[in-house]
Amino acid sequence: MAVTARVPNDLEPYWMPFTANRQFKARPRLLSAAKGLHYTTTDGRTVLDGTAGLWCCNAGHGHPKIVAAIQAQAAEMDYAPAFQMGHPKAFELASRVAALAPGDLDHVFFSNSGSEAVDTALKIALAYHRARGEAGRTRLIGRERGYHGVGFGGMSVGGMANNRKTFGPMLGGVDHLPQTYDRSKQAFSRGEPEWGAHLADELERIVALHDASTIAAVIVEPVACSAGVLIPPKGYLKRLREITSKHGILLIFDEVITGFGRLGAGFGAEYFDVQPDLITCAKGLTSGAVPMGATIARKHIYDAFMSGPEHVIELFHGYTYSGHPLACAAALAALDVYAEEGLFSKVRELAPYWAEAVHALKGLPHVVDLRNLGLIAAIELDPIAGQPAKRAFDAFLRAYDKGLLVRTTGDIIALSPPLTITRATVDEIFGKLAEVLREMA
Ligand code: PXG
Repeated sequence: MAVTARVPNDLEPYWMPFTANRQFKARPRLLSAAKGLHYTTTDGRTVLDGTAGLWCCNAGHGHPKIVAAIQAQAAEMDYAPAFQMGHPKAFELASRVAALAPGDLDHVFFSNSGSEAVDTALKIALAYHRARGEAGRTRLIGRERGYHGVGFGGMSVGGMANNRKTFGPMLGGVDHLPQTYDRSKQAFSRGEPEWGAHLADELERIVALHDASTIAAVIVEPVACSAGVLIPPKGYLKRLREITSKHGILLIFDEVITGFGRLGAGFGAEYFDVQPDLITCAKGLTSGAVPMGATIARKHIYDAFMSGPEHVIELFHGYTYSGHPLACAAALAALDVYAEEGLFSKVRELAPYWAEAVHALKGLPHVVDLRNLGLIAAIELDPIAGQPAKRAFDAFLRAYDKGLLVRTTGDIIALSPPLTITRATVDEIFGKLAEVLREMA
């Protein structure tokens, strides 16, 4: 067999995730360092991070406290078995996360990503009903345009066609609520749109079709971010809570993005004043510094499992790296930084300024909608006829050339900077974006 020698900087072997591989490898964009609000590229340019990495580096990059915590933990203990053994930081972190989560969301199951946190939540929901003698509750309800990661569970309840269409029939017994965005009713809304709370009532239609006794859980993102920042209509999430409670259906908030300050609160549940039964989170939990996911369950859910003989494992689920020491150390440090630097309240203070800056783009070429909440924004562009997603991708490339990192999905530009951003950097982001949009006229 011929062995092809590979040079160390050959770009071919790395099959990149959610990336146009051939286009990227023809014109790579490589980052080599990060500090605070900025990346450095391999060719020595500085790039302002308008996306907190991928919505995750909430404390900014390379925060000295988080770096030191990871370094110390790596030297002290690299790994401890996650099954039938423990280590103190995992317990400490679970307590801290439970304290941050509202109400009696008191029990925390660790994983390594948002996708795993979601699959864990879906499995807990099914097992919970079974433990209570309602084993017939197996249906899972997601939402169109939802994103819950790429595991088979999260993909099945997710609602983005490109993420689903190539992977076969997925989980059975899944249904979807309608998505909540209608530009004709909501365009240029500031914060939560007035129109659309009634779309939660579609759950009643789904319940009438399948019968409540077959439905385990409804999962939604409080703000649907990956599909293009779809802000929930005023009152929508409360209505979803009322209907799920009425029918004994668990409500799961997927807070992989909305958790840890993105909206100016610990969780979206607190921001919207709606108590879900389960929360999934990841990303900002460690400020993106070490992979980690978590699923937070209300007391009655955990309690439902704690019966039977004490030596028997209550939930046959978990990961080798559940509660990994490095991730726990990073998360504990990140939570300290969020608290010590008052980052969640800083987001609340900055949000109106951010909203003004977002909506000042109105009237620029191709802008068909602007959306904002907390430190999240979307700029929706008119697609080029016959070439969907091209206009926003062009904007992404132009912004990158000007030293600004943004995200795009379809023809939507999404922004989610580190929570440590200042007014001056908000101005810089939107100044650069305005230039890009004018150039693309
Ligand atoms: N749920 C939600 C709500 C997410 O946003 C996941 C689950 C999956 O997390 P992992 O850690 O398995 O990737 C996510 C991830 C983007 C973008 O630019 C969004 C995510 C990931 C990467 C890019 O919209 N969200």
